[in-house]
Amino acid sequence: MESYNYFREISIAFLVILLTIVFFLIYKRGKSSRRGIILVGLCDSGKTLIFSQLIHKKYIQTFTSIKDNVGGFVEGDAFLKIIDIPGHERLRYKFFDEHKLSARGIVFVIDSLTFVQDLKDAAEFLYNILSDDILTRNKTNILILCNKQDQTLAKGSTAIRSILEKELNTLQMTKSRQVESVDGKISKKSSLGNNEHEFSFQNFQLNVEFAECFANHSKNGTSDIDQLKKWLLKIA
Ligand SMILES: Nc1nc2c(ncn2[C@@H]2O[C@H](COP(=O)(O)OP(=O)(O)OP(=O)(O)O)[C@@H](O)[C@H]2O)c(=O)[nH]1
Ligand SMILES: *[C@@H]1O[C@H](CO)[C@@H](O)[C@H](O)[C@H]1NC(C)=O
Ligand SMILES: *[C@@H]1O[C@H](CO)[C@@H](O)[C@H](O)[C@H]1NC(C)=O
Ligand SMILES: *[C@@H]1O[C@H](CO)[C@@H](O)[C@H](O)[C@H]1NC(C)=O
Ligand SMILES: [Mg+2]
Repeated sequence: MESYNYFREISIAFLVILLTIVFFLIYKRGKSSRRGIILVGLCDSGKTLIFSQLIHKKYIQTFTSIKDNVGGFVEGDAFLKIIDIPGHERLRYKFFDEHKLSARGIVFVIDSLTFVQDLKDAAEFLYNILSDDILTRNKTNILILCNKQDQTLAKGSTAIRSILEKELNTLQMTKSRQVESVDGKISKKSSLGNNEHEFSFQNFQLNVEFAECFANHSKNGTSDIDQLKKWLLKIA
């Protein structure tokens, strides 16, 4: 009789421990599913090379992406799930929509060398991201990463910031006018918030930061993605 009770106590203790482990794993999974960082940007801006430098810490020969790459970034006790998506205009929104629910942060990668030629396309893409409902509701952090700074003719992040600000302001005005002329009132959807004021990153509802990097090896064999890593550790 006594030994039977003893057995029962051990089974209960065992069950409690098992349940604790199961709950802990479910909790951890729930947390890690919201630790995504999405690399977005136009074709050839350098997303896949940055991904490789972050995850595999090495240079690779890249080709135009047609699918997403997912990898874990671990540093200290920080863990983030880095997601590199294709920049091709027929694929970018499909993959962005697929991953945006888990996004803790968005890194918008810019080719600082071809920035001026690609301005219209890049600003339109950025506009759609900044006005996304889910990101707005989740207060997702945004980093605008000015890549290819190893090139002497690359534009710096300060210049890129002010040019983008002007272009987004123009886009906001033309878009609100289009909506007005269709149904007579300004729709809240696809807007950068308050239309009455000029757009500025500083007064924007989401936290937008700028950084510079280069993912290619320069002549001395090093890449520089330190500002990106710093930002990742800050929001992790
Ligand atoms: N000089 C220089 N070249 C870079 C840098 N980053 C990327 N590149 C080059 O730019 C080209 C495009 O890089 P990818 O990483 O494939 O660009 P992507 O953004 O993934 O492009 P898609 O997959 O088409 O959207 C490659 O030839 C890279 O070697 C950089 O910092 N400096
Ligand atoms: C963003 O919000 C959605 C619901 O609106 C939620 O399911 C998701 O977990 C949130 N993501 C993050 C990263 O907080
Ligand atoms: C990237 O780095 C490699 C190695 O230093 C170099 O050969 C190549 O020309 C660089 N690419 C660009 C676009 O600068
Ligand atoms: C390598 O070159 C880059 C620029 O080309 C420079 O910023 C960096 O400090 C250099 N690193 C070393 C170790 O010389
Ligand atoms: Mg790619």
